[in-house]
Amino acid sequence: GASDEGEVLDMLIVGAGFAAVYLMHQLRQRGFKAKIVEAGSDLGGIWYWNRYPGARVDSQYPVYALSIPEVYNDWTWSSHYPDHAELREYFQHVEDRLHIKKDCVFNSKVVSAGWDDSSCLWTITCHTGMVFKTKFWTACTGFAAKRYIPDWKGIEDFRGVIHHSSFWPKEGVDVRGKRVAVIGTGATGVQITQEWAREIGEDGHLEMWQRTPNFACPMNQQFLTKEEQAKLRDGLAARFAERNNYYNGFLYQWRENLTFDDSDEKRDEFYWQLWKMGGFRFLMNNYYDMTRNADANQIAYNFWRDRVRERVRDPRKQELLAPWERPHLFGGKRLSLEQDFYDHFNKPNVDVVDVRNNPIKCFVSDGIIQEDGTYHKLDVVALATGFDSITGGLKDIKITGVDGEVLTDKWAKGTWTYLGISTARFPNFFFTYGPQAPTAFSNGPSCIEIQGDWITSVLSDMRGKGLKKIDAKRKAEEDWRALVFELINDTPRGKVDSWYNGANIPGKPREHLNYAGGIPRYKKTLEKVRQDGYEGFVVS
Ligand code: NA7
Repeated sequence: GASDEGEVLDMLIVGAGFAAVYLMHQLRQRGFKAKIVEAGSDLGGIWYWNRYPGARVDSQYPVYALSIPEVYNDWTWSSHYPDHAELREYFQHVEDRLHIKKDCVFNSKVVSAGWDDSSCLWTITCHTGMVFKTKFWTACTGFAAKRYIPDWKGIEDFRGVIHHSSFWPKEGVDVRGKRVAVIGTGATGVQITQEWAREIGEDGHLEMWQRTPNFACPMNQQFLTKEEQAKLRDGLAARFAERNNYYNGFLYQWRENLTFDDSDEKRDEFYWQLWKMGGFRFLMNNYYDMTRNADANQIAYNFWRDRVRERVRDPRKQELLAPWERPHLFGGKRLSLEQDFYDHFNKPNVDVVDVRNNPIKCFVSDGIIQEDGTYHKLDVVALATGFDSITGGLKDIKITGVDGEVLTDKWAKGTWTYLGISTARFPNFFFTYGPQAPTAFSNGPSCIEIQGDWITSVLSDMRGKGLKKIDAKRKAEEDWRALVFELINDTPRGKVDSWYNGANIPGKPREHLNYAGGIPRYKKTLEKVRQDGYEGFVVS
């Protein structure tokens, strides 16, 4: 095995995506002994699993990357928004430069982690039976490690091809000329639909099964040459650093002026400008009050609605995809970026099925039946039904802390963390891109690098002082939870049901799972806690 008998690690990292690679790199530089355990068979994290048709990152070049010079100095992207295959190539490049894999154990799912207070060590066990002893461990499991499939009646009877987006066959699925359905209209459903609408050809038939419309905005994809990127390279270090000055960790921020300060004409001009630049700008670069004032939000919605309705000719499809009445606050749910997604609905063989008013009753061997009895004959189904997000991956591991307390019990009615990185009575255990951190409200690499730096500092500081145990105080996590709830109160994301707040999973506690204070404030808070001698923790 990778862990020699009796060998004690400084850090065991679970998962092998961006967060794990970054943390491993930082720890190695300080001389710590760390290993990565990963369920998949390669680096990449979510990009190892995300092979569904059309999978593409929605964070614009250059911020969705590691700020490690050895990695970015000789890497070039093909476009502003690269696809999943390119992200896997990127991780191959990361491996070529950083040699992460020599400390990785693949094809191993961590099933349990137990703390021993007398030795101050964790015992981490994999499904293979492999066991690690480690002083610290970090779950770099991200927010989408646990897929969600509704328990529809008869789903196991379906004889066609059916896959969840996160478990797509490596060899792909041939849909040319087939009858296909995409269930779900989150970021994933929009991307699959856009791609399949092309792939099915003229003889195929595609149905997008929609419960809630996605307020998708134009991506404005741009291709980049090697020469263009060579010119930009000198500026990259500064741009990576700059990510930390922006609320979302992207390089765009809301405008300080307000929606109704501008005349209708001027506002329209500004909206068009954002629209044409594309990306998340219409959400993140908009007037300050767009996400804070319901009337301002309505005006933005109207602009979005009118742009979509201009593109979709059929009135029924139009009303489903971009309803005249705003169904919920703009920006409340995660919006997607699209290229020709809406245009495809002008084809006679691309349709949208309304499962809000007419839900799925059951699957049968060759299709799906809706509540009112409508039968849809299908060859292929893509389940874009999302994830038990943010907490699901952590709860999948049986984590036992002080006095035998189990994390799933502690979090049964809600989630308590300190700083979105630790939880009381589970000493020397950290998590990145998880609950009550900027996670889903941020550009992934921005968030995980801040967390990775901080965790590395904790280990260094403790080593320097000969300390063995760090544990968050209950009071500190009570206060953190209250702050997380307070910060999101006035924003659409705090008001609309979604996976941001657990509402997508039946029975899951509905609570705010992301820190809405923004990247700069989060970073400052972590730094201050460190400067103040780890306030809110007991270090011994
Ligand atoms: P999401 O955003 O959770 O989307 C899941 C979709 O599946 C969403 O449209 C749901 O409708 C739909 N859904 C879930 N259950 C049902 C049932 N029972 N019937 C009909 N439709 C259903 O997951 P994604 O994979 O798209 O995205 C996850 C994140 O990964 C994404 O935001 C990126 O940050 C990366 P609903 O909206 O709840 O009405």
